[in-house]
Amino acid sequence: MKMGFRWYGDGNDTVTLDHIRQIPGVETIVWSLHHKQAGEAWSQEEIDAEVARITTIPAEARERGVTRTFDAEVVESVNVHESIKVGKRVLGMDRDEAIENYAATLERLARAGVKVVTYNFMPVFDWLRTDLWHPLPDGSTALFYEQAVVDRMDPAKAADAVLSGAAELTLPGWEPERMARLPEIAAAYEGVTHDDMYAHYEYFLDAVVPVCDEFGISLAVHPDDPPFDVFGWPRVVSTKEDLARVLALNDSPRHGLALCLGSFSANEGADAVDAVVTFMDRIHFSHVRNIKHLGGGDFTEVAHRACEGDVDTVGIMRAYAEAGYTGYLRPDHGRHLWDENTTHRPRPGYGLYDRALGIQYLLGVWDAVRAALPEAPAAR
Ligand code: DNO
Ligand code: MN
Repeated sequence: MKMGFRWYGDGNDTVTLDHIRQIPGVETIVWSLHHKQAGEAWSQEEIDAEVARITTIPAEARERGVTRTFDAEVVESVNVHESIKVGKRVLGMDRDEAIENYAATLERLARAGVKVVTYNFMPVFDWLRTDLWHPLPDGSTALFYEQAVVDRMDPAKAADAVLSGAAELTLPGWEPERMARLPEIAAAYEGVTHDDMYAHYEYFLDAVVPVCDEFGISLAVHPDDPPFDVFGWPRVVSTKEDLARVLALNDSPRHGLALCLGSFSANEGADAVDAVVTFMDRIHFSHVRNIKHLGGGDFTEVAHRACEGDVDTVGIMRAYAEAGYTGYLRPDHGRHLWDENTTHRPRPGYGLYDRALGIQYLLGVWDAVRAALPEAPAAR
């Protein structure tokens, strides 16, 4: 297993590479070119520059004796253009053009040494929460989802609020440029069924998976978050059955999962450990985090420790250890702690402290369960 940490890039994240360097166990920086729009091809120059930024120790740090390096083997995400998901021209782009750009990006990332590219296949928006700074009993704050708020929410009105500056919405996919075109995107989804989405997904995979096979890079789909339809748009990567159906769309091992156990577990009764065991040979990357169900589909994110919530993070790490998992893994969202609630605000869910604590917990469990295996492998 290789431990990763998601980083939004210089000047685009309150967390720095120097901070991450001091978290024991992190080997891989999970990165992206966040200024790129879905559908745009990434240039080799921009990719190489970002990889160099991540993998090179700045001279100033070297002079202080810093020797610890990272690799840049995981990208999260290269976003899929809406035309690919709806299977027709939208936002001024045909799906074949978007697919061509996606394939070119994959080839260039492979040339730069990237091994895994994460993406999602959610209609319109990425992950959704109704409160980004929900107070927890310990005084920290966390991401929070309340179904009644979503039921009351009209995305068109939310778009107006974002555009007028009245909304404090910093969710991915809710950027003003995108919200301005929401009516066009929503219209493109009219009549698109779950089955249509799978058919469009297969068309996409047929085109890009051969590129992955040729250049030695893997695609890893992140489950829907939350794992059920929102605003009436069809989500197709939500449940265990969905994951099996998605994987069956293309048999190449290069088509696999970024199995986010926090997202997957938001459906009450979803068995995260069973998902790990079932899909093990197609898991390239995994997000391990904890949530607590509050009934009626509501949930709050909590600390990574198993007993803090409803996700069996110990069972998950044990399942990975028993299978000899060699893929990438990262903590996912964390709570916002200490001065993250007062003097500075990180990106919601992506502060430094709780993710660092989460990593130490996950690695502690990992080391313990591995040491208890019948043939204890060397620590790593
Ligand atoms: C949430 C993340 C997701 C994920 C994308 C993958 O924090 O896990 O935003 O990066 O859905 O494309
Ligand atoms: Mn995730």
